[in-house]
Amino acid sequence: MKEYKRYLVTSALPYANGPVHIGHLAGVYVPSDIYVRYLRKRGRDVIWVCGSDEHGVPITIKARREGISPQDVVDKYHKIIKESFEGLGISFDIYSRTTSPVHAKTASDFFLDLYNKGEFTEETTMQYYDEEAGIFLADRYITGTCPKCGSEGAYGDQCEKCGSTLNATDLINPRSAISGSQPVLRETKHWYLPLDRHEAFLRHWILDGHKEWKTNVYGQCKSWLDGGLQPRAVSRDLNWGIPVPVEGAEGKVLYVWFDAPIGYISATKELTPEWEKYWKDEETKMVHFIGKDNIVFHCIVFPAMLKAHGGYILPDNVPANEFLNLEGEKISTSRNWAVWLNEYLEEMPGKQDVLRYVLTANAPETKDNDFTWKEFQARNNNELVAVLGNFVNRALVLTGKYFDGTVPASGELTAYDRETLDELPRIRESLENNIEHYRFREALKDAMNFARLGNKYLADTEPWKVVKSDPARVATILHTALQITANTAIAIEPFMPFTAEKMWRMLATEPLGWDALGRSDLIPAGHRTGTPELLFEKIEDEVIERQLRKLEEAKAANAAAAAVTEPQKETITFDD
Ligand code: MET
Repeated sequence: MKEYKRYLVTSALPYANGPVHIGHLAGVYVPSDIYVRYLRKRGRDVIWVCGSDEHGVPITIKARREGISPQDVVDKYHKIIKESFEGLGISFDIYSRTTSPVHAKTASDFFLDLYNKGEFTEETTMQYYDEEAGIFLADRYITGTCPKCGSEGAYGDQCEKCGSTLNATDLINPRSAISGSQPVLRETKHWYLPLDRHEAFLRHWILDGHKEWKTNVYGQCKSWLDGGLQPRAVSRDLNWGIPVPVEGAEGKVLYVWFDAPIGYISATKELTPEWEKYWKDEETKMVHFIGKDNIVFHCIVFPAMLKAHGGYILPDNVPANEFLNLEGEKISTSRNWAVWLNEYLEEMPGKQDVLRYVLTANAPETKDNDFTWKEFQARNNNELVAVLGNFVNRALVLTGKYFDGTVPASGELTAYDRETLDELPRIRESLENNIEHYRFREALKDAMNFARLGNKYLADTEPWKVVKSDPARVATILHTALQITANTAIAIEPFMPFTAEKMWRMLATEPLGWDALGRSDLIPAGHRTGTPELLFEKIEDEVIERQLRKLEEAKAANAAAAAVTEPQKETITFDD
């Protein structure tokens, strides 16, 4: 692996058309937070940027539905999203938004740069126009009968029944998804990024140069590249977005997928005057954390834009995750089938790390996975309470009981003590290797292995029995157990920062750096520990039942709404 001087980590900008849910968290934000906290703890030069994606059709649809302006929509959800991320300890260096003035200028200049270099083509085509609503109908704004399989409700870009890719003009009996009226064809001009011009470069860069990317990511790139790349429109006829900055482009804005990734650059500019160091120096390792639906944009379109512009680095890796389902069904914003972060934080105060833990332990890293409340409860009770909480609590409570809270001096170590302590550097190595390769589930298992090791050590050495016959031996046992406790606190910090903080408080020690991990001389004899607290509480059945009932209610409300909604309007669903 190449050694880099610094890191630039980006996480997909969530659309500000709704709150963030567990699918977003498991796919993108929790893994990237773990990665960045780990890098910071190792003392690496790293910045992490994110922000709300506030342009595009999803925002305008939400505004139309709620009868408010797009600006109101993004103001409302930006605030909710930002605050809930903070509540979960998602530690971006900056959480910006694509309606910021710095972004408008950055994106506009980027477009102009490509335009002036002749990197776009211009095309005038016929597109459907809704005369009632007064707008052009892009992609999912239009529905009709599929010309291939004859099913109703196919979209302007795809039939979900038979899977065919369509052009809106192929649809039989097309209808506007907004007004239900029959659209008319009108001429319109747009700018296109000719991806075909970049195909040879992308093939070489990805297919030869990045064989180490996750198989799901590499495979998707390969199939796009093998299918042949087509020019993609980078402008839209919409009244919400960043105006196309050239003459003759009135009423046209940048396509949201053109401006959104540039948001990473704008956010870096807002964060630091040294932004160019992070974006333009080959010594920077750039990593994009995203969900699988964003792969083509981050591996093909954005790199082509950066390459066409010149002077920018490309990502070293794009560790995209698959999707998380909820209780066996696809998470859906429009059907309210989700666990929303803002609601979780309200309903489960103090349980941020439980969610972080469960979403990591069950992360959809290589395939889609399912979140169930039963599993949430089981992992809390059997792993967090029974392993981590139990070990740390025993080590500290017994030190309080037998040594009045003062760390006892160790006597001579037995072969078993040494064997146990020898495990510490081994676990560290595995943990590092897993995090550096974006295997966060495995890395979490390693972190928990410190606690597992400690738990087993106490169970095997039984200080509560030995105390009667050999108090000196108990001093060695607890001295050793406290070293394992300190190791555990370091290791779990990237995954469960709230719990680590509590542990440092209980150990009455400033958080130790990553360099200390694996060592067995961290908490010296004679040091006074703090007051033991419970790290985790058992979650009772009724808490889980309440959450399940809430989902049932969402389902019932959804079914009732579907029964009274006209079929045409129902077809506008933007599930994310
Ligand atoms: N808003 C997009 C999504 O949620 C991600 C944009 S990342 C530049 O899919």
